[in-house]
Amino acid sequence: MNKAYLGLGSNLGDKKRYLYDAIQYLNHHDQITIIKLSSLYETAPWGYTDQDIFMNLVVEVETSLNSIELLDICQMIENELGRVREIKWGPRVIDVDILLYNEEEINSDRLTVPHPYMIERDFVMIPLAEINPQLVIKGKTTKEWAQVFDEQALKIISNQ
Ligand code: A4P
Ligand code: MG
Repeated sequence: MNKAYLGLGSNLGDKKRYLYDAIQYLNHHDQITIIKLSSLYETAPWGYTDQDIFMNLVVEVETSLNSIELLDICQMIENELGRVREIKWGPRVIDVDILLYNEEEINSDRLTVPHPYMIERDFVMIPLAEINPQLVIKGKTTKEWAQVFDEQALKIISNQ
């Protein structure tokens, strides 16, 4: 079995609903088991800042899918939920990224793991540290990475 961490984000429409629906897709996939869900966070837009606030969370899964097959499922979920790609880092109903896949380093055309921007992003590192503070990424634990951010800036809106 493989262990992966997925980062989910939404900043258009009924954000909570899109995140919930994405989790349902993962939950119903027979080769994916959800192990842990972080709290849901309300976060300021990163990158392209002239857009609505995001809701983000991180999911720990076990899966018999390889990393590309898992990416296919993430993209299938984005397509099913009606995501249209327009602006890079711009508004989206749902974004499902692979943050970590086992302890693998992957650099292919379709996939870069660990996710290249994860350690710069409070909306990734704070929820990830919440569900697993002891993961080691580039020589530091998730807890240590998360400490550089202001946790108060990320409003937790639910722990369900
Ligand atoms: N790809 C490569 N590596 C990965 C990976 N680890 N996981 C490729 C998922 N996909 C990966 O992504 C473009 C291509 O990246 C895919 O075809 C896949 O083969 P995309 O999702 O189509 O494009 P994008 O999301 O617009 O760009 P990008 O660079 O993936 O953006 P991010 O990194 O997803 O960032 N602010 C807040 N507060 N919260 C957010 O969730 N999200 C973004 C988007 C920007 N600002 C945000 C948030
Ligand atoms: Mg993405």
